[in-house]
Amino acid sequence: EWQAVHNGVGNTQYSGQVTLGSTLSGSTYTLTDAGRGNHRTYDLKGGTSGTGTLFSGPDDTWGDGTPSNRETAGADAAYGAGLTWDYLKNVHGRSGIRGDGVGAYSRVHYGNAYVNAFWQDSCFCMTYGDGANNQKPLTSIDVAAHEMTHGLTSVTAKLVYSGESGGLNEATSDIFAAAVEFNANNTKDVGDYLVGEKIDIRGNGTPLRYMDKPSKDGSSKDYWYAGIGNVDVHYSSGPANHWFYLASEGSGAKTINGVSYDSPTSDGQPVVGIGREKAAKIWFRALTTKFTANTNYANARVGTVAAATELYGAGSAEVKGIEHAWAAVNVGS
Ligand code: ASN
Ligand code: ZN
Repeated sequence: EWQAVHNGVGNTQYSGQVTLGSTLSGSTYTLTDAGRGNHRTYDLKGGTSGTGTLFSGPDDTWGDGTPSNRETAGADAAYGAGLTWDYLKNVHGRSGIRGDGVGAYSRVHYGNAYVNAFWQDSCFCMTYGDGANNQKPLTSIDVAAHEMTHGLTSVTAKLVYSGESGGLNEATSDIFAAAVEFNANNTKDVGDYLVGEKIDIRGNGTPLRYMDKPSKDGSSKDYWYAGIGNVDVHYSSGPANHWFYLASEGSGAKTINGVSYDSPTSDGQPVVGIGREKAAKIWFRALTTKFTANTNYANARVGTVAAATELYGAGSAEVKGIEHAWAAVNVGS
C-alpha cells in the first residue's frame, strides 16, 4: 500500500503554527510522520502504561495552541521529534536515532499533572507529562530534543547514567537540545543556551538549566572537580554544558536572539568560540565514535580533541579552541 506524505498544520502551545507530517488512511488523518521514519504521536489520556491512542481525525489540523485541546501537546511533541529528526539528518547525516531510518514514537498526557518527561529504551519512545495543573506540558522543542537524544546516546556511546559518565549523558541531551532549538529557527521558541525555558517548571518563569553558567540554577556545577561524579547527573552535566557554550560562543558577555549570557572561566583566561555548528559536530563525532559506557570528563576531553583533529586537523584553531574550553571548565590535559 502506498501512502502519500502529508503536511498537516500544528497549532502548538510553545512554537506557534507549524507544519507536521501526517498520513491519510481512508478519510482519517493520523499523526504519523511518513517523511520521518513513521514517527507516531499517541495520547495516553492520563494513563501511565501502554501505547495509548494514535492521534487521528478527519482534518489535518492538530491542536489549537491551548492545553485544553488535547491535540495541542501532541502537536508540540510531534514538532519537537520532527525537528530532532531533521537535525540529525541534515546536520549529522544520520537517518533516525539508530541510523536505520526508523522513527521512534511519542506519548503525551502521561498521568495527572506529571511534571517530567522521559525516554525509555524498552519502548524506543519518549513520554511527556502535562506539568503543573495540567497547563504546562513538558513538550517544548528543547525538552523533546533532550529526551530523543537520550535514545541516541543509548544506541551509540551508551554512557552509564551515573557518575561522570551520567553527567556526560545528561550534557549530551542538553547540548543537542540547544543545537536542535537553534537549528529550528522558530520565532516563538528561539534558539538559546537555556534548557526548559518554555515549560516554567519552577513556576517563576526561570529556565531549568543555564549552559553559559550552570550554577545559576542553584545546583549545577560550573567546573569539574574530583568527586563531581557523586552529584545528580543533571548537575554533574554542568561542566560539559559549560564547555559546549564556551567552545561555541567563547567567554564573557554576549546577547544571542535576545538572551544575555555571561560565561565565566575557571582560570579567568578568556576563551574564543569556534561556533556552535562546529562544536556540535565535534561532540556528535566524539559521542558516536570515541565515547564509551564509562567515559569520564578526562576521557571526554581526549575524545573530543581526537574528533576535532579528524574533522579539522591537528593544531587547527578548532582543536585549540576546544582545548581552551576544556581548560576553562577545569578539565586538564
Ligand atoms: N527528564 C529527565 C531526563 O531526561 C528524566 C530523568 O531524570 N531521566 O533527564
Ligand atoms: Zn535527561
